[in-house]
Amino acid sequence: TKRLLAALAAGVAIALAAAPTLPAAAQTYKAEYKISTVLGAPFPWGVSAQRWADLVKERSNGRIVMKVYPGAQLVGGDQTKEFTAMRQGVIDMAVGSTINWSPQVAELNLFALPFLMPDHKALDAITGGEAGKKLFDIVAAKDVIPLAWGENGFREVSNSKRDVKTPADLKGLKIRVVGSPLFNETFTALGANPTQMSWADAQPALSTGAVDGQENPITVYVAAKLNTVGQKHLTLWGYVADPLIFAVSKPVWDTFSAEDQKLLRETAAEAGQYGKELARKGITEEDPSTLKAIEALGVTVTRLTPEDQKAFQAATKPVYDKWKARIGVPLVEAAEKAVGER
Ligand code: X2X
Repeated sequence: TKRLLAALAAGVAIALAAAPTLPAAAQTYKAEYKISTVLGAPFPWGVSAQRWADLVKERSNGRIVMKVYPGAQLVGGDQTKEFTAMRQGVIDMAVGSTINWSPQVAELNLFALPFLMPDHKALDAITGGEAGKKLFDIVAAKDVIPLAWGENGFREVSNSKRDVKTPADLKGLKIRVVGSPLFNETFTALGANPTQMSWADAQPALSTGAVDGQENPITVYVAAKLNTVGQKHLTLWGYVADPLIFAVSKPVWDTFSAEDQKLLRETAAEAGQYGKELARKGITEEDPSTLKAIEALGVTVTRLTPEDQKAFQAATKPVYDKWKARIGVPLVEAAEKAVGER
């Protein structure tokens, strides 16, 4: 046995000596990395998260395996806890909404400032410019490494009661919202009756009529078939847009080799771009096919003109000003400048 032990010890010594020349990855990577999302496929959100996983698997020759866990299931359905779970390393990765992370990262409320962004170009000018970079720095300082922007989309308001063309039409409507108190304040300023709940709770609340309406991108309206839960009145008002962030928890990020970090970043950018395209498909002036399909379901689609928008903008101006200070004036000004110069 002594000889055996000596032989074993020698073997261990050789293995240890050889270790630094082996790729660290081979020893330390997890068998699976969990990507948290609120919406899975067929929502563009989940599709783009899956694209990220697929690209990484392919280009790492199967060394890095990522799996999408939709429905915010890694945080028991409570989507506003996702960021905290990532910081703690409980969630490895996420394709997350700025709305859901805004309770922990106040600056991410930027995108929820009512009527800051008139169009997709404005959104891109913010995410692709100085404000977007600042936001990524802020998120990174909180131990979540942001890699790329994706998209949930412009959030349009729907309800089961009536067409909405003026703020007065929203009066008294019970509207489901999520995220930070900014959403409550915006809908309160418009005379509505907002109530905060997760997406998981929103769907039964809509179908039982416990709430009258909600706000979500068109792709969500379609994939969740909100017309079947009484949401027959849809208003395109473009009041806020919801970008997504492809991110990795810092404790997890630090375990990847520099080469694999580069791979994760590049593939996130590609998947994010794909997600943006999916989120915008069929809802633009050039291609309104999705909107046409919604109308064909018997839904009234009300399009606000810039003139119509002014009344909503005026009603929510005090909320904008209050939250501009909370988010940080220099950051909001950088965003306003990007929008102005787009
Ligand atoms: O809950 C929502 O409304 C959703 C799915 O859009 C988000 O996660 C922000």
